[in-house]
Amino acid sequence: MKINNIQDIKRPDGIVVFVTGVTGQDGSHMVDYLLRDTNVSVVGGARRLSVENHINLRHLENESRFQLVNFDLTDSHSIYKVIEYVKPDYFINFAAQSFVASSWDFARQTWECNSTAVLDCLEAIKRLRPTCRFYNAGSSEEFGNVSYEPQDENHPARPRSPYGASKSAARTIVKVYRESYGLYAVQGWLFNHEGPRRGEEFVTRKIAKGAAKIFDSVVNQKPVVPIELGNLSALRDWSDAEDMVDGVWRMLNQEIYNEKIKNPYENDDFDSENLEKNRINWLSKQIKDYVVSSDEKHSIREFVDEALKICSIKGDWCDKGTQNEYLWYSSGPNPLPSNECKLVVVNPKFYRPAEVEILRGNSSKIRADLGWKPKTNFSELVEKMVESELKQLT
Ligand code: F7E
Repeated sequence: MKINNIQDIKRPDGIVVFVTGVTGQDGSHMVDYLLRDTNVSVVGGARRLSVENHINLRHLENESRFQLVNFDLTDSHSIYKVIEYVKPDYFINFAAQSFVASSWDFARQTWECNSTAVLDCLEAIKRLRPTCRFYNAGSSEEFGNVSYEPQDENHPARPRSPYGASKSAARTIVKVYRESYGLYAVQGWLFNHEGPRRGEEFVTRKIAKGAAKIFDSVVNQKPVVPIELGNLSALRDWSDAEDMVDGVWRMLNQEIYNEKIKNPYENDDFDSENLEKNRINWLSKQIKDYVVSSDEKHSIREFVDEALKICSIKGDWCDKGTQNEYLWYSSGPNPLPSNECKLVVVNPKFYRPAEVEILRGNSSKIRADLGWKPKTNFSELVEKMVESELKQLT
């Protein structure tokens, strides 16, 4: 897909949304949502790489309301140039170092991308386009070593990883800019969200892919390669990424979805830049950060069981809770030789230096205030991911 330099972009007429991280799962779903459900134009930011990673954007090749620009969140000039040339009305930041496990190995890079760069975005918006609404991708990882369950908006920040700490710092600075300068700047707490576009290193995609391969091996009598995983007991609150981006858009337009927010500037003429600034300033005092989640928790084991069920395979967990734990093939499309019956094994290299054991959200506030609710449940999500992997086998 053609990637433009920022200065060569022609700003479209009407409302323009700038989305960072568009080659990734959330960014690409956000773009699809905006093009499908709104009439805004979208400019997507992605780093130019020598080997293109535009697989999640291929379907947008001929989309006239979408343009792709060469953008790097960790280069503040890049941020200033986007605000200057694109003049966005919304800036949605999904670019991040988002893999928690890597955040111990690349703590500084994680911090620069997830915290410092967010400060740069806020400062650029404050200086050049204070009416631009800003969303930063917040995370349930901020809750970390949780003190109660389910976690709501009042749960304290107790991060357990450099990633969680970086998202928590970003939340603080977003709030400071909102309260100091009257920016419309929000950061939801998104619990885990998945789908076929998820990166292959994340546990759900790894399991979906592994289950599809096991199915292929069982059916076609090829050697079974077990899925190697880390902490099988961790509990997560998984949603469909497509549902989450709807929550993000609602958070960015709270006065539209929440009738309790009564706008005193409603009948004024918004052509004037000053009036728009006053309106945003007033709104910034009404808006909130929200938890977005399915409100259910499932273990990694349950995800594996559900994924294999879609492939008509059943297994028994043995030596549960130990480093030698494994999943033993009990039934499926064909019998297996006993030296190939291990479907899942534990590999301690996938353990983290500090683990977040339980995450389960309480999303009652966003459901009540903004009318958000998920369309896809846990089983449907697993099915969608495994089906997508099975299709890729053929
Ligand atoms: O791990 C356990 C692992 O890497 C989930 C990101 O979107 O959600 C995501 O972060 C759980 C952890 O996601 C393996 O220890 C076991 O307990 O899929 P994950 P995450 O770390 O929860 C939050 C909300 C974000 O904000 C992040 O950006 O699964 N686990 N065995 C494993 N995890 C991985 N990756 N690989 C394994 O083999």
